[in-house]
Amino acid sequence: MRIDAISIFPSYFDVLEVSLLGKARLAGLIDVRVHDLRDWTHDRHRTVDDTPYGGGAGMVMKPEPWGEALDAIATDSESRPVFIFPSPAGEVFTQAKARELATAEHLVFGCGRYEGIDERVFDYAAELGEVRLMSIGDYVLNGGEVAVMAMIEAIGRLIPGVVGNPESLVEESHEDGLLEYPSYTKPSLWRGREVPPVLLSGNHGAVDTWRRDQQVIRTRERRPDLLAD
Ligand code: JDH
Repeated sequence: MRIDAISIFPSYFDVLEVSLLGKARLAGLIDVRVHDLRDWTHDRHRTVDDTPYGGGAGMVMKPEPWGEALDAIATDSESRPVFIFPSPAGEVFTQAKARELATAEHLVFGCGRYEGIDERVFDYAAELGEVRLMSIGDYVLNGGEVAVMAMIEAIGRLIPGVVGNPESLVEESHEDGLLEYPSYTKPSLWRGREVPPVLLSGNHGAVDTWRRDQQVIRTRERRPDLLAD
């Protein structure tokens, strides 16, 4: 998979080198290219923002540098890319959408800042590929970079050969819509706290039942919305 990220703060993506995805990158499974949007400006101050038409607070990202950036990356692509623009007004990015996007050949992430990007950029990008506006959740960030890091990590670990332990993905793929059960490791007694004895019993049936019960209890407690249906 090829991934491009366009940002005015490209150094946000430096840690991709050392994360889980660093190995996938070395193995040639993911080709990540980070671009500074200001490389597609032409004025002395490398301007990427301007005041909003219609008035209001803050600044909006100008369309021209985005148009040149998208053209350059699409021209350099072997397929029609999927353009993902993180946005507080986007569809919610879920595990199901991460799975869908993990099958794409080429993802291009456009990281906005300020109050966001001139709307015409999304219309234009739709002439070059598929366009998705996506939100990572109902809270407000200052820009798209942190959202894109989260999406790259979620998508990247689903690409075959990326995760070290394939069994952990098999377990996840059941996607039963419940929270996970609690995990424990040695020592069996730590600071006065015991590991639940069933986990030391060697009774695998009892372990499975206990874990499923814990999933339901925690889901009811913390995420009753998941149990609605
Ligand atoms: C991309 C810029 C900052 C903040 C709201 C302001 C009307 C618009 N889950 C998520 N939360 N936030 C983002 C995200 C935030 C972004 C950008 C993603 C680009 N920002 C920003 C607040 C608003 N808006 C103007 N008012 C007139 C309300 C942009 C995100 C994701 N993914």
